[in-house]
Amino acid sequence: MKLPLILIGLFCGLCCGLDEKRIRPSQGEFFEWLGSIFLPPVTTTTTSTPVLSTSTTTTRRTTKSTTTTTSRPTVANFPIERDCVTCRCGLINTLYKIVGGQETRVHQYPWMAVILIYDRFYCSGSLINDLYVLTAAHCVEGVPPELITLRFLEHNRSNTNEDIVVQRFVSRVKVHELYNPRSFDNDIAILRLNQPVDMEHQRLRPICLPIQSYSFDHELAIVTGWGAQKEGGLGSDTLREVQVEVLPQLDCRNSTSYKPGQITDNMMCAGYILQGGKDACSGDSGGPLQATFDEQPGQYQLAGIVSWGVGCARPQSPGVYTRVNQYLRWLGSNTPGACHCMPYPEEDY
Ligand code: 4AZ
Repeated sequence: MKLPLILIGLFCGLCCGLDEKRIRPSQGEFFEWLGSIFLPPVTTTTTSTPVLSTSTTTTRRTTKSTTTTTSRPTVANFPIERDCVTCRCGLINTLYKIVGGQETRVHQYPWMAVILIYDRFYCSGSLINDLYVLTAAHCVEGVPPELITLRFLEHNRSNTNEDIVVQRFVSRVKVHELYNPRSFDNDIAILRLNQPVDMEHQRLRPICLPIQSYSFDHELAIVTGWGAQKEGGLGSDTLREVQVEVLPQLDCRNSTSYKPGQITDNMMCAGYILQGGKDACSGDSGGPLQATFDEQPGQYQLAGIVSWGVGCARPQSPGVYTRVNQYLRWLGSNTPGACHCMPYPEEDY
């Protein structure tokens, strides 16, 4: 868990470039049909080539853009030349003062994103830099980006007068090429914002990407979401959190109600096998399972993404999460043009 490992993990993840292949699952046709009825036509052609050069305090990232035409009036083009501020990821806000958990403090987890589809709450996501949100593939598979709205700094979803809420639209949905909707293997997707968020002047902050190859076995991690507080229940108005223990892979494969083959290397389980009682539930999908660095409270890395499970908080059936550090290279090659925050202060690199 030390600095060189983090740096290797981050930079392996951020530096490679692969071609993308987009799979369009059948659910997409339904959403596209709805979109064709309710939304004006959208034509978008964008080519972005990020070029990075560094100065002492800021990082200038130049993005060459070709034609971008869109008839959605609220979708703005972000500036072609951007100055990246120096910032740290994963810090919770401590200034202000699920199943089996508790309500969080307001804006405690400043990377939490509410994902609305057709203005209806659907899933959660995590801000990972100033331009991309990470969520579960099963939340957005086949959904046209024009139908998705993201809201940050939301706490109580039923308060319509939270003027601090930051809203963005989505210009691109990237579902993992190998996502399997039957097994939930590779249940991960990236949403590109129509405009970057301001990480200098707002309380928003991205969560850190996880350390490469780290297992998280036996770590206590926190899952956050607006999902149901009991199996079969309704979603919560306010953001809630619950602490769960990450289970060693062999324990999840051999000592739970799941068959060994169901828990792939791209998944991790968290919860309490014998007693149950604490878990993510319906509506928490896509949200973060966050773990501290070196068990120091206050700074978090994205260990997992809420993916699936049998019921909620049942004994023998822990929550199953996408293992995010299996995707660091994929994340690097599919998040061009973003400004990143780092886990440690600049002078430590
Ligand atoms: C869901 O439907 C869901 N207990 C999320 C997590 C779990 C079950 C269901 C895990 O969003």
